[in-house]
Amino acid sequence: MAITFYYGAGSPFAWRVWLALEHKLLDYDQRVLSFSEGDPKKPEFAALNPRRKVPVLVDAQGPGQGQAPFVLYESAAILEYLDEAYPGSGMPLFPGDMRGRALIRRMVCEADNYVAPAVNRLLSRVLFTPQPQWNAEKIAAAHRDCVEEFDAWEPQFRGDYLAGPLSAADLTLYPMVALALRCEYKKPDVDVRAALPPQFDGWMQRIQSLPYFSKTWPAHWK
Ligand SMILES: N[C@@H](CCC(=O)N[C@@H](CS)C(=O)NCC(=O)O)C(=O)O
Repeated sequence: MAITFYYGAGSPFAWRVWLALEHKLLDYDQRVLSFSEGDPKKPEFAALNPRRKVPVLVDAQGPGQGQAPFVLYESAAILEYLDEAYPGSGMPLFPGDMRGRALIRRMVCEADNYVAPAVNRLLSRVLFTPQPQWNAEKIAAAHRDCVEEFDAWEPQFRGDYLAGPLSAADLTLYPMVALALRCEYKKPDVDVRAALPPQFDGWMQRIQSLPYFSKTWPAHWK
C-alpha cells in the first residue's frame, strides 16, 4: 500500500486525516497506536514524528515516486498534501477558487488555534480529571469558552457545509465538536449539545451520513 497512516483513536487530528483519506478515495494502510501503551513515545514512532504525536502519513508513492517514502506529520499539512498529491482522486478537500480555498485554510487555522484549545480545556477538566477532583467552576469556564467558540462558527456556514461544499474545514471542525460532545458521556450535565448553535445539528448529521463516516468513529466510543 502506498500510503501508511498512523492513527490514535479519539485524536481529533488523526480523525481529520482519516476522514480526508476516505473523502479522497485513497487506499491506505492504517497503523493504530495506543495512547495508553505509550506508543507515540516509542523510539520507532519518534523516528517518524519527533513531536511524538499522531497523525503521521507516510507516502511511498505519490508525486515523488521513486524517491524515499515521504513522511509528514501535522494534520493540517497532511490534508493540504493529500489534496495536491492526488488531485484526481475522490473529492477535493480545498474546493473552489483561490479565495474560496484561502477561506477554507483560514477556517482550518481558526479551528486549530481557537476551537482545539477550548475543547482541550473542557476535556482535560472532565474526561482526564478523576471525578472526585472535578472543579465545577473550572468546568463551567471551559464549557463557556467552548460555547463561545461554537457560536462564532454559526455565521460562517455558506450552505450545507462551512465553505459551501464539504471541505477540509468541515473535516477539521467536526472531530473537535464530537470530542466536546463526548464529555457528556462522562458528565451528562455538561450539556454541550444543548449549547450548540442550531445550524450544527443538521451539519453534524450530514457529516455523519457520509458513506465512509461510520468506519472512522473512534473504536472505544462504541
Ligand atoms: N498539531 C498536531 C496535533 C497532534 C496531537 O496533538 N496529537 C495527540 C493526540 S490528539 C497525540 O498524538 N499525543 C501523543 C500522546 O498523547 O502520547 C496535528 O494537527 O497533527
